[in-house]
Amino acid sequence: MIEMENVQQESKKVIFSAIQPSGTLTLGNYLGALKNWAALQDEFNCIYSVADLHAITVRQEPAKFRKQIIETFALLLAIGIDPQKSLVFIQSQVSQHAELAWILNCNTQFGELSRMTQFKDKSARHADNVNVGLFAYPSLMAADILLYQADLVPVGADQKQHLELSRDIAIRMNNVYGNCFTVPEPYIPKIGARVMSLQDPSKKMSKSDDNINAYVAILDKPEDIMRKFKRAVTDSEACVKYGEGKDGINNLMGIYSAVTGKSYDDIQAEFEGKGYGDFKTAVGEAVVEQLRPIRERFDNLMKDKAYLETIYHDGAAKASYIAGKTLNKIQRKVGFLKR
Ligand code: ATP
Ligand code: LTN
Repeated sequence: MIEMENVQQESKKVIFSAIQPSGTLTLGNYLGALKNWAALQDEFNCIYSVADLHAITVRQEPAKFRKQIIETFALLLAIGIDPQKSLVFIQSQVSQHAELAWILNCNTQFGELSRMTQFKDKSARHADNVNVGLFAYPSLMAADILLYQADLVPVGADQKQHLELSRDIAIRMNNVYGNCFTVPEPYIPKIGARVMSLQDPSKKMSKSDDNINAYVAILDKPEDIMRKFKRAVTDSEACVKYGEGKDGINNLMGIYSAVTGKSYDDIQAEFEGKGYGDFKTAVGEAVVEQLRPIRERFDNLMKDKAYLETIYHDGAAKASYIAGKTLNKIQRKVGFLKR
């Protein structure tokens, strides 16, 4: 058990990241983000959150949403996030996030939020529900990061604009009120892969794809994973080699490399003279073996709700202690009375 004071005093750099519990997490989420989260735990003071406040910016069905939140939390533990090493919690259980977000909203310009490409995309896709939360999403994300005085934030390309805005807000608050926040930097991990759709390798693998054969879910059964890889779109060359115009094979090589640690040259040598059938089977099997222990741990965790509850309550208490310190400081700086 990490002591509260130790959480604060560690000299390691602070990493903060979060993931929305908005559906089935995919192999793309795993290889592109979550696998790195687990790998960073020894070198950094890591803080990870299930961003359920962010998820309600699009309509969620309450019973299903509750299940997704707990499943996403269990999945973080199943992929190897260790609550003894890292702080892991559910965002809505730490009220300071919403409180700081309000103060940040009052220090963020309408024009800045209007320029966010994710807002433009999502408001076009959910035209019947362009709510204020969807608009203010980036200032809540800034609150997440700034509450923990994070030094580094691992994010994919899609979140870089939001992180830029978090930095702008931090710098602005530091200038107006003096020494409020650490200005966070993006963290580009050493390992990491951009996983493309198995059906259309020109676009990224996404859990919101209508075609379930386009993505592999982290919790997919082995037979489903094998089927999806066997059906993966390739080309007519029948040569396992990285190259232009070979998006499908490039993607499968990227996945195989990320999962096995083999270089592209090794992979090419391994499949010299073999057909795509053999290669797809090998990629499928490697993915199955990588995901198998995760699914087993996940199943065990989901059977032990009491354990999960202890971990997220404990995480929320520790997060709230750290976040509370920052929030109190900012409330004083803004001029609010001491509670
Ligand atoms: P959606 O399909 O609804 O757009 P998503 O699958 O892209 O969602 P996010 O919740 O936006 O998932 O992303 C969570 C994290 O996973 C981000 O850091 C993102 O960069 C990463 N990620 C998502 N998809 C991929 C992918 N195909 N390859 C690599 N990283 C990915
Ligand atoms: N918006 C992010 C999830 C997220 C996040 C954060 C990421 C919420 N708060 C703070 C990094 C830091 C997403 O949808 N991927």
